Amino acid sequence: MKAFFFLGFVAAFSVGATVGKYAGDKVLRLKPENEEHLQYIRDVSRSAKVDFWQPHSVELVTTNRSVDFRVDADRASDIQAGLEKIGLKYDILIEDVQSLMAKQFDGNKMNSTGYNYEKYHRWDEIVCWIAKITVENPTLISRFEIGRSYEGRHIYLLRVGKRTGHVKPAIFLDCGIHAREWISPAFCQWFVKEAVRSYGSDSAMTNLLNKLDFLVVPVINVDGYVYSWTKDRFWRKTRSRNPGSHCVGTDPNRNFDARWCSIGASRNPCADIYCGPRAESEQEVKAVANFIRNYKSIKAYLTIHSYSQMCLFPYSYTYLLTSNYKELNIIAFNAVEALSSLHGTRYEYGPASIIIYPSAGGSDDWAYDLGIKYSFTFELRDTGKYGFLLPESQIRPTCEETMLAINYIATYVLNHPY
Ligand code: 0X9
Ligand code: ZN
Ligand code: ZN
Repeated sequence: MKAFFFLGFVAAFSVGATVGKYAGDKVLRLKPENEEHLQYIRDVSRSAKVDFWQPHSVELVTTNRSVDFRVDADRASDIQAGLEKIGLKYDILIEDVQSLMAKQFDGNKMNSTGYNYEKYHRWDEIVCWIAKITVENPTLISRFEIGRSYEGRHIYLLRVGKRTGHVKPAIFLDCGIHAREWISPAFCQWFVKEAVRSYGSDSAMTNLLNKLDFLVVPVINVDGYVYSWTKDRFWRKTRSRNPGSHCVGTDPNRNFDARWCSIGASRNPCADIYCGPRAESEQEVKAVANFIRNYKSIKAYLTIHSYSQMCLFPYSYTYLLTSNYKELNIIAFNAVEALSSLHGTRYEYGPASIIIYPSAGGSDDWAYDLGIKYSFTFELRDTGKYGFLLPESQIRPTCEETMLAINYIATYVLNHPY
């Protein structure tokens, strides 16, 4: 018995503290200013294990934007020395990735019996939540299975809105395209919870739910999400096998049929922005695209990512502006105003090609070109202090402020029928 407790203690200690996959790993923010700096970043990413957090691949690195990447513990000091030698300015965003991994789980421990929306949840818990909230709200929520993931998991969609018996205009809202962006599925769950909680008491939400339906996919990339919980916290892509390569997965947000793989995407299966063998090669992407194509009354497409605090709209695949650029810009401005009114969180907004980087195959551009003229990508908190390891204590403020932006857009869409 004594030995058992002792071993248990050693195991718990080593997982939580010193030993671990990411022990001593650092996240650096680089500010490349010239071609020599860019070349250094290219060389480093070839020679060392470098995980690009923002942007997501060396191909997207340019001089006018900063670069956040995670470096292995044993290479960190070499890389830092190299940066200093060529005068490439950098900050250390995260000193020790492993020690932050525990801190992300700092959410409130609730003693009530309900679902805790201020924690990150594993996929099996989210599956249970989807079933339960559907059964508990039969007049407001219907559950659909829109397809299966590569590994055979269900991809669920919740239609949230007052049942009327006829087809209503709809707003599509998806989360969890990218596996490691955990605040995203947390937001979709928060949104559904808030919708049913405030129906009948909050007049604005009641009006929205009476007149339109929200089509919410809490997690699109379910295999990747599971993998980010079980094997690699910083996994981004799907988990499909790539014939002829030892590297797994495709970036679902490079796999939509929008000038597929023409810019800001990679043909290399090992890249985090791999576009896949062809557009809609990923079952998860195909499921979402088929659903949206067949559901004729979708008036807005909203997709939730993290991090960097941005409200983006098309195009990403070109620097050209959309025909309704002015309208989209005003909507984004007002959405960001509403969001910041709560806690003062500052967001950038504009066409994604200009504000973040050009890239093809994204869901927002695809939905826009299908005719859904209100199409927005949100990059939620933060701006890099925690990055993908956003602590659970920030779930509530992040979701509360994001609700204001989403509700603003939904109200706008309701008032501007087309
Ligand atoms: O690169 C992406 O897919 C998104 N950023 S993230 O950090 N969450 O990976 C931005 C998507 C913007 N829209 C398109 N690229 N179409
Ligand atoms: Zn369960
Ligand atoms: Zn993302």
